[in-house]
Amino acid sequence: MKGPTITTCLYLIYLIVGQASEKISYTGDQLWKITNGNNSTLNLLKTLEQDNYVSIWGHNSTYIDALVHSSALNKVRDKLQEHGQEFKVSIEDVQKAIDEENPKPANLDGRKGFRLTWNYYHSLADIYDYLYYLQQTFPKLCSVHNIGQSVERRPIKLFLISNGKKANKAIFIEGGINAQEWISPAVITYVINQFVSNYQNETLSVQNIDWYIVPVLNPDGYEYSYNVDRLWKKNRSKNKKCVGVDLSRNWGYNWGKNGSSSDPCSNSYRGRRPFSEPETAIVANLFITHPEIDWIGYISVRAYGQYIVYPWGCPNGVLEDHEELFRVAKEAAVKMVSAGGESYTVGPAGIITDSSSGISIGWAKDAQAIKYAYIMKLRDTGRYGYFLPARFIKPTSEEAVTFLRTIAGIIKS
Ligand SMILES: *C1O[C@H](CO)[C@@H](O)[C@H](O)[C@H]1NC(C)=O
Ligand SMILES: *[C@@H]1O[C@H](CO)[C@@H](O)[C@H](O)[C@H]1NC(C)=O
Ligand SMILES: *[C@@H]1O[C@H](CO)[C@@H](O)[C@H](O)[C@H]1NC(C)=O
Ligand SMILES: *[C@@H]1O[C@H](CO)[C@@H](O)[C@H](O)[C@H]1NC(C)=O
Ligand SMILES: *[C@@H]1O[C@H](CO)[C@@H](O)[C@H](O)[C@H]1NC(C)=O
Ligand SMILES: *[C@@H]1O[C@H](CO)[C@@H](O)[C@H](O)[C@H]1NC(C)=O
Repeated sequence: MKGPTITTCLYLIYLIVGQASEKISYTGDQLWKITNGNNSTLNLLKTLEQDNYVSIWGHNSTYIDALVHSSALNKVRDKLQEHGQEFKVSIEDVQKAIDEENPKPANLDGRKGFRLTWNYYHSLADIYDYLYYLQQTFPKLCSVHNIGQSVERRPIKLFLISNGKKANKAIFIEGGINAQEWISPAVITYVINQFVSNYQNETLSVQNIDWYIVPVLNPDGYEYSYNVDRLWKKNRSKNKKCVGVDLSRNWGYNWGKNGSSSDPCSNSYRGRRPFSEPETAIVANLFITHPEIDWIGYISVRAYGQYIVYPWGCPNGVLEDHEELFRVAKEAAVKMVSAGGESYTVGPAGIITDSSSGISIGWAKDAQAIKYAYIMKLRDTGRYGYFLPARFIKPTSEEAVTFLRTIAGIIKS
């Protein structure tokens, strides 16, 4: 009798979880790091990207990381060699890296209280359950709020940590904007855990800030990446041709410029207009409808590359207070290294990474006049890229905690 029961059970689970969509496989795809490139190398890669042979994951003036599709390995190798361009293979088989990234802990299902472990990338349900667990356990210190709904009607949750003091300034933290950056929600829940369950031991400056935290701004994309396509980035918005808008390019400052795309099929598709997407509009609305909140910081937690960047940099001009933004980020970066962490590159977004078009921190700084606006791009520098193995969640999170404590420390209430 056992056999058929198990089979039926598995089938039901398949129906519920899989909803008949098969996981997308990346067998044979590779991640390459192209070094000693120049501008013509980047243009070459962009052409190869348009032809769907590669997808560019990140670059600065010293390297380009590109995912090369299995069917195009020879073609891309030839093109680079023709160009006299060096590269090395960072990931031999992308599917293998995906399979090895997130081993499920043995004791997970038996855990009491909550399931989050920070040894494992968890589902959206686990993350949301944990927020409610904290609200129940520390009701005087934190609360969970629904601030809106994604396109597929998943709630977007805001977690507020506050000791209720009137003089507190506020910092907003935005996570999970790009779905494939799993490390972002993982690190943010770690930060939440640190600030709430170790509250008594936290620095006074951390205690006297109101922390407004959205761990997963793109819940539809996260679920889709978790269950179907590991490399899904955009939201699940339906366009005529292709699904999804790149939420990290959909903000109302300097929208539509270089570094974003008007092609709905591009991974950097910026949307029809600024704030066309519910996920970004919901955040904008939170700021607009709460003018009484005394914002001092806006932090977007992203992956990857180990950067701390601020708005906005050439060619879009230099901030009057860029030296102050640099000084604070640099101080944090130095502290991270002396605590045994990795080194992060600090500078203006437009120069250090690519373009600063349509990004959240530009809008936070320009439209909301929020002093300390940063993107923290977490580990690593391209050894694993987006598939940072779960064993690195804790050390990466410690770097984020150091960064946030540093910012809190310089704010006088
Ligand atoms: C994202 O993009 C579409 C198209 O612009 C938008 O209409 C939709 O509400 C968004 N989708 C989700 C799932 O949030
Ligand atoms: C590409 O050109 C720009 C401006 O012309 C320059 O600032 C940048 O350093 C160049 N990048 C590389 C990789 O040579
Ligand atoms: C870029 O680098 C390649 C390979 O080193 C070289 O052949 C090419 O001339 C360079 N292009 C420019 C514009 O410097
Ligand atoms: C606070 O720190 C003390 C001393 O390091 C430690 O014994 C205690 O467990 C900590 N409390 C919490 C809630 O972590
Ligand atoms: C932006 O893109 C246009 C067209 O592709 C190009 O001509 C221009 O130089 C770019 N501007 C910057 C600042 O990169
Ligand atoms: C480029 O990134 C590497 C790490 O991947 C870093 O060491 C280097 O300083 C960065 N260069 C610039 C100019 O940002």
